[in-house]
Amino acid sequence: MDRTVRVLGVPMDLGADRRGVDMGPSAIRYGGLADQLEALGMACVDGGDLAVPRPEERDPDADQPSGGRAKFRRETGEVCQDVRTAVRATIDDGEFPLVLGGDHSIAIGTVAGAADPDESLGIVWFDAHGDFNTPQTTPSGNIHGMSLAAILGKGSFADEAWAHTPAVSEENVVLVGLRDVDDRERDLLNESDVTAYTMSDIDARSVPSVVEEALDIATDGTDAIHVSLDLDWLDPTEAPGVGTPVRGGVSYREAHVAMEYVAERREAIRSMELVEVNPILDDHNRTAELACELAASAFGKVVL
Ligand code: Z70
Ligand code: MN
Ligand code: MN
Ligand code: MN
Repeated sequence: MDRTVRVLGVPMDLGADRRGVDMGPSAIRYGGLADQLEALGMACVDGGDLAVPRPEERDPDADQPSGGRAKFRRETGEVCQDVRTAVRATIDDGEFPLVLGGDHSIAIGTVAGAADPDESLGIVWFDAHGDFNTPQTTPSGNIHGMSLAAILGKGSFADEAWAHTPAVSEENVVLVGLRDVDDRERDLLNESDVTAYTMSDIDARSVPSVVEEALDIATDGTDAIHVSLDLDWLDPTEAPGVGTPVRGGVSYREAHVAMEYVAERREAIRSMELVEVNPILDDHNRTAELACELAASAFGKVVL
């Protein structure tokens, strides 16, 4: 990677129930992110954290969409527009935005900023969850479980200019590692043109084969891709410090090999984010440190 990496922290926890992901950006920095990237010979600048309102000062149910629920919809929209502005400015300056969450709702802003309206953007989304609910299907009202659907304009997000990013087409969106999907979310995913690889696919085919195919789909005919890494993609034995741990995820080695395949396509990658690190639930910051290591692998770290 010859672009300077600009780190953008988004201490967001309005989109999730478990408190603590707002401390993710600090934990990841403390985990040695800049040192790891500089050890690769990369230039790394820290753009600081964006301002995010505290949930205690706001009403989650203000300004709800008709026939649905999306808690803190208005605040999430405001934060995501700030994320979009920061990500776009970073790219316009010729730098690479590395966004640190925060809950996964921030991806709506990252993708909006990464997507040039005149181009097409593919997405590879590593996650235990589909993040494919809408305000109409959500069991929780939490926007982090809706962010990918929002980007694609599903449900009432079709009317939300801050959420829907038309430069992303479903044919170039790939989910990797699914093992926890809600019933109506499953229907939406199956009806869509998004490609979804479950943990069963990984068991049957191995991580390299699945991830290589995912990258082929995301890069097929697109101008660039975005990589979204939810740390709950990993098994909780490796990544205990996440908002919603789900057993049966990828191992430490599988996660690294996946990021090594990502690194092979790094010229196509325009932006990346590390989300859902929850230091309150972590074991001596190991999930945040792992997030730093995985970023280094994605940027091309090799042993020899
Ligand atoms: C459930 C929901 C979820 C995390 C997404 C869970 C969502 N499907 N949890 N990411 N960490 O509430 O929509
Ligand atoms: Mn209320
Ligand atoms: Mn997620
Ligand atoms: Mn998840």
